Amino acid sequence: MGQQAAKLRALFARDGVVRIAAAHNALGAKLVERAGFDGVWSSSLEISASRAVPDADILTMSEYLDAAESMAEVASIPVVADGDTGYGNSNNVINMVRKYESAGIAAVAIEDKQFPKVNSFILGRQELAPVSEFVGKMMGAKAAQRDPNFMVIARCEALIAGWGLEEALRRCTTYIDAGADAILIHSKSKKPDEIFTFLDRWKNRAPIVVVPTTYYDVTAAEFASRGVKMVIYANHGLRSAIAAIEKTFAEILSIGSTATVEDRIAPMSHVFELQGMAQFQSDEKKFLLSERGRIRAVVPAAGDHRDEPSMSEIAADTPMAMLDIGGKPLLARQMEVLHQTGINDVTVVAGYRGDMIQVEGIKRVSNTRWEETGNAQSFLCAPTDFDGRTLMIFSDVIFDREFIDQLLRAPGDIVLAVDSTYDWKAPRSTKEMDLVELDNPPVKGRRSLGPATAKVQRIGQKVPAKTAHGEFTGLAVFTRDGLKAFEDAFQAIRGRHGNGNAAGERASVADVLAEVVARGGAVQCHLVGSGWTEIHSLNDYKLASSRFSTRRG
Ligand code: SPV
Ligand code: MG
Repeated sequence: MGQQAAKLRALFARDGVVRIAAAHNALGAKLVERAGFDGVWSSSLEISASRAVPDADILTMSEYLDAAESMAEVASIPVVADGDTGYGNSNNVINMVRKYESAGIAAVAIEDKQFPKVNSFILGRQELAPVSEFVGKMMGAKAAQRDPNFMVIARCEALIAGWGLEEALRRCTTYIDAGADAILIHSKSKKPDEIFTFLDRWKNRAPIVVVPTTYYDVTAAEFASRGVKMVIYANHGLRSAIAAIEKTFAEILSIGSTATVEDRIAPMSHVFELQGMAQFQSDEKKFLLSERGRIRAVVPAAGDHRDEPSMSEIAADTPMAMLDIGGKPLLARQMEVLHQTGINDVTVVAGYRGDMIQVEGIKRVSNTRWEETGNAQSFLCAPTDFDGRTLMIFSDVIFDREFIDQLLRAPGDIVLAVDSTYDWKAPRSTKEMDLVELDNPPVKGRRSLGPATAKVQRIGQKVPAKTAHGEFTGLAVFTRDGLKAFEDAFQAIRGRHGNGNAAGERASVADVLAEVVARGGAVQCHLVGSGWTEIHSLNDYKLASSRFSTRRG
């Protein structure tokens, strides 16, 4: 049964005063808890103010309950609900207690005014209920609760309504006799004297709760020394929010921008944190299964590109991933397309000028040995225990969405995107290309006929152009098994060269893929004709930049 009610009982049993603060929604309850209060006061004043209506039973019981329940859902400290007069007679109180208890509320306070009540600080109509009627409500409430720890607090408004101390003491004694667990003695006096006198006369007959909104100088320690059990700070969150919001809004309109308010308002990251975004994202990783399953991207971006002389002018000190293409880093362009295809888990392996690799939303890991290792080692610097598919993307490749979508639809444990349209007679750059020979290539004439997937027979820079069927684009997708086969093949290469030997360490992704094939593993190709480009030379760079500068984005 109600853990929260047990927690509140434990707080009451403990020495010293229990301090709770008001909220009107779940966010407020979180702020109360984070600040370190012992509990949350679900305040009728705050809840009705949040709906911009008077605190006068204008809202219904279900509306107050909704608000209190939303607080109990997010708070791990107990919620004490302001139950006004119980929203009617003893029958309404019975219904209310059942509902509040089921909603995980630890206690309700019910006041001895007539329904509909008006907030205690409003002058004029403060009508006390007959004692007998209120005693009936207390008895009904105590009979209705199921969890013995649930607390019913009798709130006495005799001082508020001007009936004086004797009436207050008489009523409170009767309410305790009727079964109430504690007394909330309310006062609107600016001085604490009437509360202090009440406390002296009360002599700890039952726990006392106070709401020092008007007599605010009294410290919690002083209340404790006078025998108060719980202090309610009933409206201070609401009032600070109103003051802060009014100031911010006025300033935005007078200054003409939000520049001057930015520093004193909560950053968006704080809002996200309060909303539980971190949990949401980790849940999404575990449970948001798409038809394609879980997919992450890994971008090995550790190497430099100082081997290409034509790039030295524009990109000597920049990792390829951060090369500006039409106003955005190449990596940001890659991320845009990945996001469009629904891939948001992106790990970038940094090395050369690694600290420069900064694009929002990436996980950056390092290949600290980037100078002695090849891109196969960089690729495997990303965690290899991922249980979905891994899309590997070289850091110097730009591609479009359809290209990725098609690649991800192709079956196989390791599938490479291979361009079959390369014109061997007109080499594009000085770079040695990773060429691919297939074992069942499509029939090629002016057009090619055949399946869009085929098995790799040979891959690497040593495949002669005249027998090659295509060029490896630098994009490949691995299942978990495919990634394991890749790791094993890399280990085999290193073992052959002697572990730690430079030749083994420098193995390229294509070298390892060739090893997978040599070991009898299947490497599939998905053949593409367009939708990608590599940026290796200044010429490639100019072409890509012109594409992005003539189009939006
Ligand atoms: C509330 O917070 O709604 C209360 C306390 O009931 S008071 O506003 O002081 O009446
Ligand atoms: Mg109230």
